[in-house]
Amino acid sequence: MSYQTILVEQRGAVTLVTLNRPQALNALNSQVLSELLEAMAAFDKDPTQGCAVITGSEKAFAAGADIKEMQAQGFADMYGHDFFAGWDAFTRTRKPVIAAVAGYALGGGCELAMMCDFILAADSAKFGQPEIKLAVSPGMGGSQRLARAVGKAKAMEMCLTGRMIDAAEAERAGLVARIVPAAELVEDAVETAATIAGMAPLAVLASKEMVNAAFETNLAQGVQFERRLFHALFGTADQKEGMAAFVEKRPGAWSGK
Ligand code: CO8
Repeated sequence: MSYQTILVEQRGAVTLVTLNRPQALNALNSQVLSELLEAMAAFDKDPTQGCAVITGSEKAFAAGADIKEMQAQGFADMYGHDFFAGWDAFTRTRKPVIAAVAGYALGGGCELAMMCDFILAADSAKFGQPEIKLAVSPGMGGSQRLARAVGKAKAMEMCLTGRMIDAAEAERAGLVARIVPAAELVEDAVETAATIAGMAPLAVLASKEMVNAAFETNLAQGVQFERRLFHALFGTADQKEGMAAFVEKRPGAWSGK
């Protein structure tokens, strides 16, 4: 498959997607959305692939939704076409997706990073929701996901002032899983993704689903959902293999069944 705004490469069981609109600091336009959705659907369907990494350039993960594409749109265009609702499909990717962020992750860029399952940040990363400065607001889930990730006070301050936070502040606030030296970001992310891709596939899907349930349910429902999925994993061949491999002191060989 050939794309114009992204590069897609398979490294073993890891799909590495690089946003590639350097002239616009990887601003997310409709073409990036449709290409990314196509790449993620192909990744999700491919039994040889276990985890994806989405990254940008050294300067920008993505500097937001494409302001030039939105500039002339009116309410009827935006509401009538439910502009950017397509991004919801991205979050339905069943296999894990890691955001590897260097440089700017602003507006829609920060929102895309937060749609991934976790963020690895280069020490150069900067996160922000600066839409208020354009007289608009987050529109790809940023107000909701940021508030859940960093709490009301910081999310509110960031959305109301447009202030950017650096990698250290983002890590302290719980927005990113880990900070990595910029030069090692992509390799580290691919290695982390390979670790995940090396786990039993059904346990990976179930683990992602249950952590996500924490944001959609109350505690009792979430705990119940986790327990049922945990029980279900005892119906898999890989559970037998995983526990036998532990007892026999050897690595597990997964069938994905
Ligand atoms: N959209 C379009 N083009 C952009 C964007 C963008 N978001 N960001 C940068 N560019 C372009 C610039 O216009 C410039 O192009 P040109 O060379 O043709 O003038 C090129 O990229 C390089 O940018 P700069 O010269 O500005 O680079 P600097 O290093 O001076 O500055 C910044 C880097 C600080 C990142 C600066 O580019 C900037 O502030 N960018 C905009 C950040 C922003 O406001 N992002 C939020 C956008 S709105 C948004 O994301 C809404 C999401 C929800 C939408 C959902 C709708 C339903």
